[in-house]
Amino acid sequence: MTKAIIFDLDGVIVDTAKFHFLAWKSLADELGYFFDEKVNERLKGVSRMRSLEIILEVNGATEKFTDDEKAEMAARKNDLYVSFVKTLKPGDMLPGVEEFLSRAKAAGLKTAVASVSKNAPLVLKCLGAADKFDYVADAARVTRSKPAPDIFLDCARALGVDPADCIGVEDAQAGIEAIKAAGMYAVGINVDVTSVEPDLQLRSTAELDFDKIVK
Ligand code: B16
Ligand code: MG
Repeated sequence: MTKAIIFDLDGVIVDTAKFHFLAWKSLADELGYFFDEKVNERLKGVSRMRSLEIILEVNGATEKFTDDEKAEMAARKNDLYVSFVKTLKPGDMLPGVEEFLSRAKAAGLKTAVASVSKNAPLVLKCLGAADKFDYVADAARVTRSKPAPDIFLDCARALGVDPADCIGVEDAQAGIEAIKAAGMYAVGINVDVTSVEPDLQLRSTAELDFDKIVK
C-alpha cells in the first residue's frame, strides 16, 4: 500500500532542466565545445562535477584541465544557473504537481524530495514550496549519487516508511534506476529510456492522476 511519494526535483517539480541546459551551453560555447540536447539528456539526475566530466568526455578533453580548473568551470556554470533559478516564483511548479501534492497530503501520505542538486533548497524556496514536503534530502550528505538507490532510501528512512510502500517520481534514466534499486514503484516523467524501464511512464506531469497512480 502506498504510504509515501518521493519526488525528484529538476524536471519533476519544476522545469529547471532548461536552466541547467542553458548554463552548460554557455560554458561549452565559451570553450568552443560541442553540447546539444542529446548530451544534456545524459546530465539529468547526474551530479554537477560528473556532468562537467561528461561534457569534457564528449569533446575528448578529459585530460586537458586540472582539478582546480574543473572546479572553477563548474562554479562558473553554477553561478549562471543560480541566476536563472532566482527568476522562479511561487506558481512555477510544473502542471499537475501542486494538485497531486495536495491530494497526497489530504490522503495522509508522506512526501519527500530526492534531488542530487545542491541548489534544491534554493529552488524550493523560490517556488515557495519549502514547507510543502515532510523531508528534503541533503544532496551533500548522500555519498553515492543516482543511479545508486541511496538518496531514495534516505528519504524512506527519514519518513519512517518501508521502501516497498513508496512511489518514486523521476524524469531521468539514472533516477529510475535508483528508484527500482531501492525497491520502490517508479513513475517516469517523459524518461528517455535507455536501460531500466519505469513501472509507469507518463508524457508529462500533467498526467499525474492521483486516483490512477496511488493504490
Ligand atoms: P546542482 P535532480 C539534478 O537534479 C539535475 O537533474 C542534474 O542535471 C544536475 O546536474 C544535478 O541535479 C546537480 O545539480 O548543480 O544544482 O547541484 O534531477 O536530481 O533534482
Ligand atoms: Mg530530474
